Amino acid sequence: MNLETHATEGPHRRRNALNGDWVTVSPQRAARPWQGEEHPDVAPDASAYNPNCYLCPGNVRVNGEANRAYASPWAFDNDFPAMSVSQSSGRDEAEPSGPGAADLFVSEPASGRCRVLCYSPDHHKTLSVMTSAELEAVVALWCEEVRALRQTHHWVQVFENRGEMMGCSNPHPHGQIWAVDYLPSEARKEDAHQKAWQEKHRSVLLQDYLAAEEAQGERLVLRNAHWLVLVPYWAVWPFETLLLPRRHIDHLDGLNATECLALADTLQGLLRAYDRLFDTPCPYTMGWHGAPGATASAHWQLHAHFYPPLLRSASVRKHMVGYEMLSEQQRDVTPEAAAERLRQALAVSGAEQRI
Ligand code: H2U
Ligand code: ZN
Repeated sequence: MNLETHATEGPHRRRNALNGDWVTVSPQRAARPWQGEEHPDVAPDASAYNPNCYLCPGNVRVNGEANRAYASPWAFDNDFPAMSVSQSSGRDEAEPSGPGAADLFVSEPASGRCRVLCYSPDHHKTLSVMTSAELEAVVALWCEEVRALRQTHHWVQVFENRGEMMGCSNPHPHGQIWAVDYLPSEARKEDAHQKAWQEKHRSVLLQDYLAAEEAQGERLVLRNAHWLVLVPYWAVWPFETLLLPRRHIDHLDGLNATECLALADTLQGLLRAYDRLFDTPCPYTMGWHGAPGATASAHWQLHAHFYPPLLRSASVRKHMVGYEMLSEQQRDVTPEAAAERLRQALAVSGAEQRI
């Protein structure tokens, strides 16, 4: 199927039930010609060990510390953290003066802990080429880190930027965690919408959403006994997906052993489908959204977002500019057409599905 499918639909807007934002969908624009930027192919580094890599086992990092000679996934404190661990005094500014000044110049201290997660000792591996067993070890590290960090930090953001196109600084397979002592803007929106849903419907928003999507079927990408991947109805990025557990789980470390195993298979299927989509190691930003705080949440459902920027090929990406920056997010290819493309890519991806 090509990008023009579903082009018979006219322009419309869709509402994101999870964060309240709207997206404009313009299927007819998918046929437009492209003479803009094409991202040149970069030859992948095929060696398992790179003496100049600051994440390879045993190598010395920028701060002079040597990495452990790790053989399985390993995490360390980021040498260039975005937040300081202790509550700093924040911005030191003069007392604001003039009408409304106290509401115009508002700041607060930002503290937290930043971690770097090395997924594999092998420099050229990516999550998408790992075996399910190797992926299970990555899942176990995520769970272990979240379990520890959420005891002392309000919001634990596990994420990965893959590929130069997404600003990743090093091809060595790695992700990050920023665990912070406040609720960031996106988390605040998702929390408010999930809470409001529970008050109104007496149920969990993302569980109701999963059931509705499964009944409709057209946006599903992959499903098994424990997980479901779909292109959300309100997707902004062309091939954006949402990964959902079937059971109500508020935190990543609440997964049981079978769910972890099934998650490894699900990740492998999805990431291999992404790589097959344009026959290139697919760049993306992905991350987990678990409930804020250390206590149980009745309304928050654990989920992961995947945001690949690619639109038409390995070299043509979606740019969030113009109307998106000034008015509202917008997409051309419909979420339904994107889901069909991903299902086709998954079918030929060679992913192991044990569950
Ligand atoms: P990204 O490639 O996603 O930016 O992640 C790499 C992280 O590794 C980045 O946040 C950290 C950077 O601060 N880093 C170290 O902690 N030590 C180093 O020696 C180099 C980079
Ligand atoms: Zn390396």
